[in-house]
Amino acid sequence: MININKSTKINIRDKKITVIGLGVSGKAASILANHLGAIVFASDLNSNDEVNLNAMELIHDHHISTETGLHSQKIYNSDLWVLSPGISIDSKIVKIAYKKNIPIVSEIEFASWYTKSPIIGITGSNGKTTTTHILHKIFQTSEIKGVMAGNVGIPFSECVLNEILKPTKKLLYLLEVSSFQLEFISTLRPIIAIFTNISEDHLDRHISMQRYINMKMRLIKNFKKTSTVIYNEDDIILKSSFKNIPFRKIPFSIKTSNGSFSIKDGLVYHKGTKDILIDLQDLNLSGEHNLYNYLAAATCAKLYGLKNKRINTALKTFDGVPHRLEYILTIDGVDYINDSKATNIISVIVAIKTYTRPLILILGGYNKGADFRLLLSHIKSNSVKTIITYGEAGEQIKTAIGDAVRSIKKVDLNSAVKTAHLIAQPGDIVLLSPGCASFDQFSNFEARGDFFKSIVRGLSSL
Ligand code: UMA
Ligand code: ADP
Repeated sequence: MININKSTKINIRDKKITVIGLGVSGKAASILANHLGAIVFASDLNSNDEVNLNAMELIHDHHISTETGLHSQKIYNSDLWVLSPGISIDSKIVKIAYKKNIPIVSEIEFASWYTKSPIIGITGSNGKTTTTHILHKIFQTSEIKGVMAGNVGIPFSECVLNEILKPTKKLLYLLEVSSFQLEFISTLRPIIAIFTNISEDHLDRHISMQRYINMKMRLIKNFKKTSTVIYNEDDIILKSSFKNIPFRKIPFSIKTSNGSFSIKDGLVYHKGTKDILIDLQDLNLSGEHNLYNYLAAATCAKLYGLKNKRINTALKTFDGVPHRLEYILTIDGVDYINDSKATNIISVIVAIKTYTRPLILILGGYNKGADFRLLLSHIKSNSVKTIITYGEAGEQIKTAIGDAVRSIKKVDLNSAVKTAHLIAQPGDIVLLSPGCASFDQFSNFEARGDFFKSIVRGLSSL
């Protein structure tokens, strides 16, 4: 068996490694382990098109053994398991592997063994991807090459293999980390950990809010005295979680001036100086929530020693990430906005708060355990005029909304968008901010957002 508690480069040559899951992380981890000389076996319970294509690629291009459509007993003949994030600590196969004393690590932990480049870890319930992209924009200088990895959609194993094949001292990993990926870390240690915020999410997997928070806190479990936490001080859970930690901590806030930057009269000032980082009017993304993302990234860049001018240029030219309050087009005076990545309640609330024009809000999909009654006060105090629900959670959401606002239930996203188009008046906004995961009708949130965009573009040509 392999000792997963060593923080040095672990030699896996000729070791038997089982990779569970053949999505993007499993595929990348298999290729990395194979490159490092391990005897890899990759297994996926399902046999959908993506899984089968990945399995074919592993077999044909890398001579890696795979199985799809089941987990056979072969998965337990192993010195180490590398787990994809989608597989929970509570799953049956994991419990059996534990009983057999097979060491288990998450894909990001595994990849981290084979790089010495510094890692900035970005976690939180919302804003991780946006903050990671802002950091990526900032950290492109002659001395530093920022590389995005992890939950942002690019497996860490893929990036680390690229580094092994083409080493460079300039690398700085901007690793977006989900709670799923933290379930099986042992030695992973970012030099800086950014916590954007914490609100209810993924309770279908983590069961309780406390378990979810504890999981997020694992990002700093291996911290040294020299490591730094950057956290949102306006978030009460984060504020109390970091009250007594023995590490350096730097807050960011739009309310206080305790952090590296403070906001006054629409200008962002560097702490204790008259130096202006940026005029808020020069930022392209709207919504208070995005201000937090900008501040989190700027605080990190400043700590890393970057000049205000570099940060300013990057912030000014950042245009956002698709599927996050993404403007698509205007048809007959109605704006259509794609916020498919809004998969929890808080992200829907920030979306509602971003707009002052009348909103037709589309909600629905697979509910991860959220209570949609939490939307009620925000629906009433903002400009939501109609809610259209759809998908597996459609009925449940409609019931939660009650008569707070006009609501219509549809079976799928296609009919929801067409209904929105029929009832929208010039000046309205049609907003897909579903508050649910996409898995009931789509393979992921990108597929859902792309589908929404294609229907909307189709409407414009009618
Ligand atoms: N599977 C098994 N056995 C099981 C359960 C699942 O074999 O018992 C298989 C499934 O059939 C599937 C594979 O495992 O084929 C699942 O892999 P995965 O869900 O881990 O998906 P990947 O394609 O590897 O993508 C993962 C992340 N997915 C999840 O966390 C669910 C991606 O985050 C991430 O971008 C990617 O790794 C690269 O690091 C997505 C996500 O939705 C975007 N994340 C959540 C979020 O942002 O809220 C946490
Ligand atoms: P994550 O990677 O954490 O899911 P994203 O940047 O992809 O975060 O954004 C996901 C959703 O949350 C989008 O709907 C977006 O508009 C919203 N959002 C982005 N930043 C924040 C924030 N700081 N607070 C609350 N919601 C946010």
